[in-house]
Amino acid sequence: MSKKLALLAFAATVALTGVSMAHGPSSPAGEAGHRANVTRTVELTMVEGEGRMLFEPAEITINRGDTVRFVVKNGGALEHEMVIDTLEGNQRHKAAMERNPDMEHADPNSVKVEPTKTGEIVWRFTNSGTFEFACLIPGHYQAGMHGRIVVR
Ligand SMILES: [Cu+2]
Repeated sequence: MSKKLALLAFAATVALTGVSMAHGPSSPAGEAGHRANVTRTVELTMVEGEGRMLFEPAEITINRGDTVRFVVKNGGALEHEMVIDTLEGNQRHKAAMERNPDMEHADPNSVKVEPTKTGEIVWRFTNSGTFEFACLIPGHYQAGMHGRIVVR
């Protein structure tokens, strides 16, 4: 491959990964859930104040096999998102978003929520372990926007 072609291929790869962090049908954190199978609803609020950005509550305990409907209210003045993944997955995704802040997601493990609005994720937890929900918009994780999901 010529240098120019290699560069083009690289640019295309970057463009593709910038469109979506595809997680495929499932991840160690679980899989897209079906609304008809919801066994539990968890309400969360995104909160801003005094230089902090938080999810309330910041820790959730789930039973393995549960299909959870997360109802996330944005109580702040900025756009936020909620992404459910492994701790490592969120760190990789966060680094990708720092390189490409405008990246859009259309993945079943995430939702973007405008101020005063409410968003939803329906997710089935297929494995026990400790997972994470986080806002990966640059700077928000560091301001406190992350929490733990313990699946037992
Ligand atoms: Cu945020």
